[in-house]
Amino acid sequence: MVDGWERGLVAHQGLLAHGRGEAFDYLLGERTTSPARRATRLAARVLRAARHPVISVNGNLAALVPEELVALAAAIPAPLEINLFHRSEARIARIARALRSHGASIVYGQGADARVPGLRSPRGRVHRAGIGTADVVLVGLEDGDRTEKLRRQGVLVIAVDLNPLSRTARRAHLTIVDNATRAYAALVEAVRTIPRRQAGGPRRVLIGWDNQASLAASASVIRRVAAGLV
Ligand code: PTJ
Repeated sequence: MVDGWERGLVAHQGLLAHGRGEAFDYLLGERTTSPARRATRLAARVLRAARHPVISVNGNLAALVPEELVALAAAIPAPLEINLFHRSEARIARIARALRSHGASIVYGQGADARVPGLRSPRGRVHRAGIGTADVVLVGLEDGDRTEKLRRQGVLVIAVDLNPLSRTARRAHLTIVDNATRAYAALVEAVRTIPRRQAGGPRRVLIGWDNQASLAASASVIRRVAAGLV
């Protein structure tokens, strides 16, 4: 993360956000839990069933998991879209260069030409060909607002967030409570095991999924770790 910050990929605030995440990772035992594994397997199926899935990238993800993002984009397949909260065109250009140096082909972000209705923050600026017309968006390290607004637009949101209590975690349709450094690699593996696009569309894949119950299961892992029982 410090390297990513020095290279101008990560916002100052991104370092603080990372610290918030690490605190939860300690409480999860710094490992992928069973609820996270189940959510990852389902997320892979949803992404494969989507008509137009998009992988959203911010500074932290570009610093932590660039190779995994590019591999995931190829495996689904799906475009990458750089969408920053602390938006600057210069940082978007640096992140795009970093992703392309890892082999990314479609990277949206520069010259956004659409808006997420009702979202006034810089994250509201999106690409028509990317998040603007997506049916499924995979987000990591979010602030919550965009997840809510995308949902309202009928977009299905998959979130990666170490904090099961965060607004993003609670508002997403499907939340993977795991460290991005483990979750994206696991998603790549899971997507590769699904031979072709799933019939029936992403919503059908999610029938029966109780995201709140999954979050509660992650919170209960935290309680057990905190109580020193595991
Ligand atoms: O690059 P930008 O400009 O888009 O900046 C984005 C940041 C990360 C600064 C911004 O989105 C932010 O401040 O996020 P928050 O509100 O701190 O939310 C980040 C969430 O991600 C928190 O719930 C953290 O617990 C969680 N988190 C932090 N590090 C990780 C993580 N989740 C998974 N893996 C991590 N490594």
